[in-house]
Amino acid sequence: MVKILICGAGGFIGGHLASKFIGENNIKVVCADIKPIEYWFQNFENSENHSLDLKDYKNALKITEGVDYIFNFACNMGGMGFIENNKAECMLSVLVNTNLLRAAIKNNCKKFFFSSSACVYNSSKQDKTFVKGLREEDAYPADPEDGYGWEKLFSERMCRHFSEDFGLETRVVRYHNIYGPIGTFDGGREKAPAALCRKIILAKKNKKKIIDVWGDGEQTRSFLYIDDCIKGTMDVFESNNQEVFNIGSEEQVSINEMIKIIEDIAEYKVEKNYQLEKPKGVRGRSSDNSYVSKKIGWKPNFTLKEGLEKTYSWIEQQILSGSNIEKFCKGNIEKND
Ligand code: GDC
Repeated sequence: MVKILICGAGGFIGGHLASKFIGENNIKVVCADIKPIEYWFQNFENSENHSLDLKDYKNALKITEGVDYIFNFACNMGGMGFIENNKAECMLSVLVNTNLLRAAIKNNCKKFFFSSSACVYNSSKQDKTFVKGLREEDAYPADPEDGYGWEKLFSERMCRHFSEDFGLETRVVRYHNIYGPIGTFDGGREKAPAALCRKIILAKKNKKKIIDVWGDGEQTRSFLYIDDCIKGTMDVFESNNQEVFNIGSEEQVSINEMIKIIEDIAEYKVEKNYQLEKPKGVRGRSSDNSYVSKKIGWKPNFTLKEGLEKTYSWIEQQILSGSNIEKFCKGNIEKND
């Protein structure tokens, strides 16, 4: 029997990974999240579920007892609207990863996974639209996204040194804007794919013509569908490679182009009200997957259109049914006190 701990299991990526493991033979799953269990995005029955704050070392020590593998997705995060306005909150997540690393050593855990982000990349490589895909080495010299990106870069580095100094096996990936069903779509933490699906769904429902778009819509990103993210996570976790890898898409689009794809899915056209004062982040960002493909053999399968069709349809169901809105859209539930 193998015991797996998933921290941040009440959230988007952690929730999808936990549901993959739960019910598998010979695996005992322990789920942890700071949110009260009724706010977890997915309901897990055949796992041990704990609502607790991993910024407290005692909790980290207790929850990792007897655990073989730790997956750490727990952090205070969100889309641009959240991370740009909550830098200190985002940086405090350093306590979670640090406590878990220390506890992993103390409790002789076998392997530790850390979810880093494309926000670690040097900002000077992202100052234009349709930039070259970011290669893993582009994180240095360090000039990451203020707040959230610094925390991720520092925590990556902690993993590296815990591995070098204490022999802990670590795996680290940099996710590039992961989206899909069973994630947040309103309330302040949502990212662009979910936010823009919601805005177009509501415009169509209410027969409105105009939606708000942050920035001028020309900024570019690549977005990775959740199923590709989970596959990439497992491929890196199971590999023998301790380097840091991109888990992202190479399909770079402008926000205006993504809106066009969503309009086609919705069969509804909108006009755009560009809000230039809203959080915009970097001007252009995309993943270069050549290194992860070469070393791990992973590459994404879903096109943006395929992923958005599934995401749109799930968000539409939530909005039209009116159920679960509180659970998926309660923006600031994890505020530090
Ligand atoms: O929020 P995000 O998806 O995060 O925003 C992408 C772009 O879409 C930004 O330029 C933003 O201004 C624009 N945008 C336009 N309208 C809207 O209604 C909207 N809502 C949102 N949220 N954005 C809109 C993210 C981080 C993550 C993470 C990834 C890694 O940054 O927020 O926490 O780690 O990056 O790639 P983004 O891509 O800037």
